[in-house]
Amino acid sequence: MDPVPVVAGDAHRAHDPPYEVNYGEVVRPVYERVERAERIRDALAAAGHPLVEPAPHGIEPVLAVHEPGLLGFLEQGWAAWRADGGPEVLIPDSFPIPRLGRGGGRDLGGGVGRPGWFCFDTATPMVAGSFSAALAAADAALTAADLVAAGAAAAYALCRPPGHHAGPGYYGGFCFLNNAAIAARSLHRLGRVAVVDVDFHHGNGTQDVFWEDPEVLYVSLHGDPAGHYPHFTGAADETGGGAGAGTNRNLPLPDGTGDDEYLASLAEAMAVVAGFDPATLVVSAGFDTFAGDPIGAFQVTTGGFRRIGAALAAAGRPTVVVQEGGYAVEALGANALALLRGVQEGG
Ligand code: SP5
Ligand code: ZN
Repeated sequence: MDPVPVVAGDAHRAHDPPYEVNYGEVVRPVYERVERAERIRDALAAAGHPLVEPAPHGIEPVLAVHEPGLLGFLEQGWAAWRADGGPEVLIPDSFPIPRLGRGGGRDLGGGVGRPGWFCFDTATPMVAGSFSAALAAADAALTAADLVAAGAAAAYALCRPPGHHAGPGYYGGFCFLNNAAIAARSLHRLGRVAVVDVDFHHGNGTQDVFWEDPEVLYVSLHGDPAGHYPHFTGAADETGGGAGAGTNRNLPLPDGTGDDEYLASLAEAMAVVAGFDPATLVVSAGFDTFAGDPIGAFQVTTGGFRRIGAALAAAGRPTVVVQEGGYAVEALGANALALLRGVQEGG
């Protein structure tokens, strides 16, 4: 396979929040930082991968996944929060959880109380430039999908901020728009799509988007949600609903999972993909399964990412690889390079 083209731009730099809140503690600097994308782009460019600028696709392909209410909030919510006296970093304070009671729970339409209607955690700070960066990440995923639709065997979208935790009407988990889901909906013009999620975390947003969709398979390998973010989704008994019953598969794995155990589970996932017989594949690629990751709890090595790439490409489907998490910044370049090497070898 030819060197995988890399879709990457500079617009992500506008999303540069100074801190986040993880389990009640202020974390500074944030895990999901500008340097992540710079490291990956530099390493891939130096290794000879062709760089492609993301092309603007407008809001329509984003609306194929997300509700207009969420997009309106992402576009205007930060300014409204500031106008109501909120600080430069928007982090919600109150969440309308279902058990809050009868009569409770409505979109307030404005004010400092509103963000909890759309955001489900405290770890996803929004700043003035977050929405423009998120739109550019979606454009990167859509541009990679276009390359594959035009005949490329594979394309890689260097999306930042990431996407797989964002659902139809909500954001969180460092994610604002679900880049992989947006790419998958775009690729559906070619037939059924399989999304394989190899980020350390369960992609609750992607699962939710495609829960009742029989045309898109979602398969995820991740740290057991009993002990890891996003906690409330990702169990093995979540298999889809309605017309999409059976087209969702979760493979939670124990802490300490290394290359061999991971590859064995991935083989199981790829057997499900083969049974679904998709026209194309979308990979939600996180490097937070890496042994040195500060958030993840697996022991995958750089060599392991090469094997993962080869196993994904062995499906023999045109493939869009979408960047998700991965926070061991000094290893991100080598890990992304290894994954794409594997994709090229296995395809
Ligand atoms: C895209 C993605 O990877 N999102 C992950 C969001 C995780 N948010 C919670 C982070 C909690 C960090 N806890 C650190 C514990 C270190 N031992
Ligand atoms: Zn992750």
